[in-house]
Amino acid sequence: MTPLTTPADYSEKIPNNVDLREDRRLQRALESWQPDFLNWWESMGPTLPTEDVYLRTAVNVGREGWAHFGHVAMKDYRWGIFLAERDRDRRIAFGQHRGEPVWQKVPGEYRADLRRLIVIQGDTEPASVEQQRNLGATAPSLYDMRNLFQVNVEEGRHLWAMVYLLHAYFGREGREEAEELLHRNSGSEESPRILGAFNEETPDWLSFFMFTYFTDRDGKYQLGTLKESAFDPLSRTCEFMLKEESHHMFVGTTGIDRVVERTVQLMLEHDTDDVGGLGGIPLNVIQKYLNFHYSVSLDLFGSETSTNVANYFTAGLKGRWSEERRRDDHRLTDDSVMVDAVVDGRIGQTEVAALVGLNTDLRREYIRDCQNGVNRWNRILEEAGLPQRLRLPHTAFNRRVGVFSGIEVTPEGEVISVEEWERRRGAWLPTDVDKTHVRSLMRPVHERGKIAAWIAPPRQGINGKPFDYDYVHLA
Ligand code: BYC
Repeated sequence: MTPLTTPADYSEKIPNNVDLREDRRLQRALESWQPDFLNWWESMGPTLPTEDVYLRTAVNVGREGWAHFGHVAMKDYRWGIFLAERDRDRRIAFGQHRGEPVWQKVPGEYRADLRRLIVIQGDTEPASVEQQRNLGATAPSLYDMRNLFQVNVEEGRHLWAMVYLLHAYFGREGREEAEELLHRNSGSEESPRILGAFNEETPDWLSFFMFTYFTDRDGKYQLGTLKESAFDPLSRTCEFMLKEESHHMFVGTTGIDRVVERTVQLMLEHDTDDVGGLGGIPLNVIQKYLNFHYSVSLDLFGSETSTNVANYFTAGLKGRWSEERRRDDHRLTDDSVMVDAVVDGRIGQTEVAALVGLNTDLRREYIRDCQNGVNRWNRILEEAGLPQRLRLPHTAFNRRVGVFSGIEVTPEGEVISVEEWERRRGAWLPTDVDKTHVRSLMRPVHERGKIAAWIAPPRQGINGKPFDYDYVHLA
C-alpha cells in the first residue's frame, strides 16, 4: 500500500484524521454519541444477520490507496471521521467574500444557515440506511448483497462526517441536532426525515438500483456544491465523501444495466415484450420505476427560484457545480437566467436574477448527467436490435416541489387535468400490480456464484475478485 498522506488512526475508538486526541472535550462528546449511533444501527440498520462482509474501509484520504478491503463483521465496521487534505492557500471562490481566505471557524452571522445545510445533508444519510434495511433478505446474489452493505456502512460514515461538524463547530445546538439525526426516521408519521425522497420506501432491488442511480446522484451534486463552501471543514469533508459516493452510483448504473440486459435476453428468447410471466421485469415497468425515482429526485433540488440558495451563494456557504470552471464573475449580482415557470397554466420560462435561479442551475447539471445512464441502457436495447427505448420523463412530470407542483403533466410534457392524471397515472408510475410483481421476483439467492433470474450477473466482481467470491458469510 502507498504511504499514507494523511493517516487514519485506527488505534482510536473513533478512527479519524482530525487529531481528535488533541481535543478531549470533542472526543468525549463524540464518544458519548457513539453508543447512540450503534443502537440506531442495531435497531434501524440492516436486518439480515451476517457473520462478516467483504467491505472497503477508508484508511487514507490521498489520491492512491485510500481504501482497504477485507471481511469485517458489520457491527465492528470502523466508522471514522476523514477530511480531505487541507490546502493552506485555499481562498473563497464565489459570492461577496470571493478572494478572501476560507474559514476554519463558523462566522457568527452564518451559523444558522450553515447548521441547517449540514443538518439537511446529515439527515439523508441515515435515512437511506433505514430505507434499505430489509433488502439484504432478498438480495439477488452475494455480490449484490455485499454492495448493498457497502453502501449502507458508507452512508453511516457520512452521517458521522456531518455529526463531527455539528459537534466540533456548533456547540450545544450542534450536539442536539446530532441527537435528532438519530430520532427522525424515514417514513415516520411523527418525525419523518426532512426531504421527501427519503421518506419513500425502497422495498425491492429495482427501487434500490433506481435510488442509487437517481437519488445518490442528487447527493453527488449537492456535495459538489458544498465542497465549494467557504467553510473549509465542510468543504474538505464533502470532498472525501464524494470519493465514496461514486461507488454508490456505480451500483445503480450497473444494476439497471443488468436488469435491462436480462429483460432483453428474455424478450429475444421468447419474442415477446411481456416478460413478466417469464420471471423478468418488463421494460414498461422499468420505465415506470425510472419515472418515479427521477421525478422525486428532481424535487430534491428545491424550487426553481429560491432566496435561500441566493443567500447561501452570496454568503459563500454553497457554490455551484464546478464553480471554478465557470467563466463569469462568480458573484452573479448583475446576471439573469431563464428558469421553468407556469405561465397562464402552460409550461414556459421566465427570466429571473441568476442568484435566485441557482437551484435550477444545479438541477440542469443533474439532468444532463442522468441522461447519460439512459443513453447507456438504450445502447443495450439498440445492440440487441430492439426498437424500444427508455427515456427521462419531462421535468414537470410528477413534481411535488417547485412551480410544477400545482399542475399535472404527462411524461411528454403535456399539461392535463387532475381527473385525467388520476385516470392515466397507472400507465406512468408503478401500480400496485407492478410493485407486487417486482416484489414477487425478489427471492433471495444467497448461494456463492448464483444469481436471481430477473437480473444478469455483473461483468466483474469487486476489487479484482470473481463474481463467485464469498463476499458475505451469513450468520
Ligand atoms: N422535500 O427555498 P426552497 C444525499 C423545503 S442527497 C421536502 O426551494 P432551498 C444522499 C426547503 O427545505 C443530498 N422539503 O429550498 C442521497 C424549504 O424549507 P423552509 C442532500 C423540501 O433551501 C442518497 C422549502 O421547502 N443534501 O446526500 O433553496 C443517499 C422551500 O424550498 C424539499 C442537500 O440537500 C424536498 N424535496 O433548497 C444518501 C444539501 N425541497 O426553508 C445521501 C443541503 C425543498 O421553508 N440542502 N424543501 O423550511 C440544500 O441545499 C437545500 O436545503 C435544498 C432545498 C436543496 C434541499
